[in-house]
Amino acid sequence: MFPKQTIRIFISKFQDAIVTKNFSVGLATMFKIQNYINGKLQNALSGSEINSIEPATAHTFATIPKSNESDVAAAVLAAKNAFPAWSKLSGEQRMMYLMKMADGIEKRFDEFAEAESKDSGKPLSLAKSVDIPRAISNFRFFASAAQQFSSESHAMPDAINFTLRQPIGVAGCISPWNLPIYLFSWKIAPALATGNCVVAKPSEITPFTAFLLSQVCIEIGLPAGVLNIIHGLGNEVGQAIVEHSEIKAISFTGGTITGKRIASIAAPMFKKLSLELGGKNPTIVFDDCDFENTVSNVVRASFSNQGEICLCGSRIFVEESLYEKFKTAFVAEVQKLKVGDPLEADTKLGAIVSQQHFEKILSYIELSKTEGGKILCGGNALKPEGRCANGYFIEPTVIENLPHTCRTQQEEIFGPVTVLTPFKNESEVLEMANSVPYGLACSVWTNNISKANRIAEKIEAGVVWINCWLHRDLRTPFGGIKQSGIGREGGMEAMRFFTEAKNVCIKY
Ligand code: TXE
Repeated sequence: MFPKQTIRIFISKFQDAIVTKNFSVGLATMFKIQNYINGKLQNALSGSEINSIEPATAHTFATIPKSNESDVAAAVLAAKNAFPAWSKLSGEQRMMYLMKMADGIEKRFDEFAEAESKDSGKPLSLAKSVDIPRAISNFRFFASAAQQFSSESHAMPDAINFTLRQPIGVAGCISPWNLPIYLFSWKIAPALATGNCVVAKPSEITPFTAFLLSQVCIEIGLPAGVLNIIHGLGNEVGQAIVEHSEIKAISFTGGTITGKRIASIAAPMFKKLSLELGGKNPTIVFDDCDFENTVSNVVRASFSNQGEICLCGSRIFVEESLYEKFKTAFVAEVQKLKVGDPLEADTKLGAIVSQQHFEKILSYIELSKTEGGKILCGGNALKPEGRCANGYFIEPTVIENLPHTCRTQQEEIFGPVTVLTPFKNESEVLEMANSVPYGLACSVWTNNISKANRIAEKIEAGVVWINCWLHRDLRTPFGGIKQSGIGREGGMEAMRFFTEAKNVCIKY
């Protein structure tokens, strides 16, 4: 059962909601999340629903529509109808709408942050400092990009070529549960900025902030059908989006297995595809690093958002000469991290997003023991006292003594688990770092800039940070190689992804 105060906060917020009803089930109050199709909030056409669970308490607190291909078809029709007018707006007019969406989120900042934390289990402080500010920035960034987007021209002695960058039509955006509104907005904003209409699906595990966004769209008067948000399961709604012949581009972030499945459907249909998938990122620490700064940032890189960020460093390679000193300091810092109620201000790690994911992470910790791993700290599920006693919490876990080829070091765990491994020299660490099927991100810690550049050049990753981690400039290309995906998001890369280039040649 919810503490009364929490119920009151949410009831008062949702009394203001535009069409939302809240209703009672037994002693708990449930919130009804709805689809946003053609400018209106509505239930799934079938009337079916799925429960939404708060991972910090294991309580069901909301229902979402269990939509299917009929809801997707209705959304695609609405998007198609909205496309001619939306695509003909000037960049400045589209900018105004995206700015209003950013302002609309900002006006309800606390509500968005509370919903994100409740839905995903992440600390409220993190939702307030990272997720919601970043969603606002995404809309503002691509609002300004809508005005500034331009294309090339190529002069010949007797002719001029110019490139038209035209919107694709209806774009499909499918996002995961780890950074719900942050990643949802990262896809939707450039798709809309370039003149496309969108059918979007948030993760069924974290639907709440996408629902709040649909309310914001209604509040700011976004034209009907320009953005449609459909809730439901991946293999029903997600797959229907990928399979729909009128959806010409798919932007997806999620697991590698899902990415493969999406590619196998979309590629023969010749859809544009952007896939941001998993990672098993190396953190490389040399003995000439700025020690204290490195330790505290490597802790952050390993355990932010419970380790549920595709960019988290889950394999830490430390130069042999620094290994023991680093290990002692690192484990001491990790043991200071407070795990518990996401609403408490000093909580650093909240709940794991779902029971299924919680069990998956624990199974990898057990696997690491069978592979010879020594647990240096953590390694267990945790039961906080009070309202979170039934939630899905895991201690931040540091393991050593594992070969770089074992499953624990090769497979994506996506939780608060990291492995320490010593290395002798640059070539050895590069071989170990590049030995995984993934290639998303890497961080390098050294004061020798030449060494850092050599690693940056040879590492198999789409993103390299030197003496920092998750330091993002929204203009930079973002994405991975190998099984971490194809295509790039971010800045003008995203604007180009959501447009078709058409060359026009005029002979003088
Ligand atoms: O993701 P899924 P899951 C990794 C992480 C995690 C694993 C699986 O290792 O343990 O992926 O997580 C929708 N057609 N990442 O199962 O299923 C789904 O509804 C179309 C890394 O939760 O990939 C959701 O909206 N869509 C990652 C979205 O895909 C489908 C973040 C992602 O869910 C679909 C999350 C289908 N057939 C997990 N099946 C990252 N790169 O940041 C599911 N979906």
